[in-house]
Amino acid sequence: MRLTRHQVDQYHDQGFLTLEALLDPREVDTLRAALDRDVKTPGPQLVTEDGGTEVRAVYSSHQRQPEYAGLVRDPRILPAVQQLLTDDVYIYQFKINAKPAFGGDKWAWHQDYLAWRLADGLPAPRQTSIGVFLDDVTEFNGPVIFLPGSHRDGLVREGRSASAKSDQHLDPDDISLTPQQLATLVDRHGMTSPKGPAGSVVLFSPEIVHGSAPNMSPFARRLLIATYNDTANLPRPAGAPRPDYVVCRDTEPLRPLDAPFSAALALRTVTS
Ligand code: HL5
Ligand code: SIN
Ligand code: MN
Repeated sequence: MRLTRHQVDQYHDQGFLTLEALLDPREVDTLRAALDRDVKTPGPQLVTEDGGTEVRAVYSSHQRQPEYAGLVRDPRILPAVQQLLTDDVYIYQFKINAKPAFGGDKWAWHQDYLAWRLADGLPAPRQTSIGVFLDDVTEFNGPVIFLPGSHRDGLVREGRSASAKSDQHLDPDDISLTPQQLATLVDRHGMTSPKGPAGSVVLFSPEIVHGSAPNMSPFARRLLIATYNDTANLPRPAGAPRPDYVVCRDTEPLRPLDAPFSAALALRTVTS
């Protein structure tokens, strides 16, 4: 799939682009089933809600579940990312933020690229992330809020807070903007939150300011976020690199599948 000129311009101008209902409901079911399976694998890739047992996030599911390995190469998705970034891209980070019903916590206001520059020595903001809605996203279940155009201001904050939530991953709390910074930016850019049916996909810049509120609704808001990086922009960590489940080591350029991930999976089932 190729994006139109208008869509490309919109991504560069606003810092994000929504593709409504890109995946069909059966494909979403497949992805949810893969998530249900994946959260049963114990390990440091599972992050729980503060003081609770519910899953807040799980990293690197694409390394364990074929549905996700296929999805990041899907011909409706990868070519669009290549068009926005460059032909040779790989998955830098893959996570699913579960935001459970009745209690999924907030994600503080932040810019992703700051995390990756600080933690991994990532030279430039040469990434594009995709957010894949695994649930319908409404005003009620804690949608991501973007400050449109804020990616063009560069990094707003420099360092990270002294107290980190984890040694491995950074929580946006560790790099969150101050209320004053946010107020100034909102004054300039406003706020907007892409909403839509499960299966919608939002492409977004690593420099756009974003965050999301807690989920007090009875509806989960599972959001898959895969970040593609330019293979010419590999991380240069100052010390030991972070674990493979947070910062993927496989930097081979990805090539699009010939058919949607769901078709390739169906074929595997028939022939295996
Ligand atoms: N959790 C990510 C990391 O690389 C950083 C956050 O949304 C991206 C801020 O540790
Ligand atoms: C993030 O920025 O990684 C979290 C956004 C969200 O899941 O709401
Ligand atoms: Mn983020």
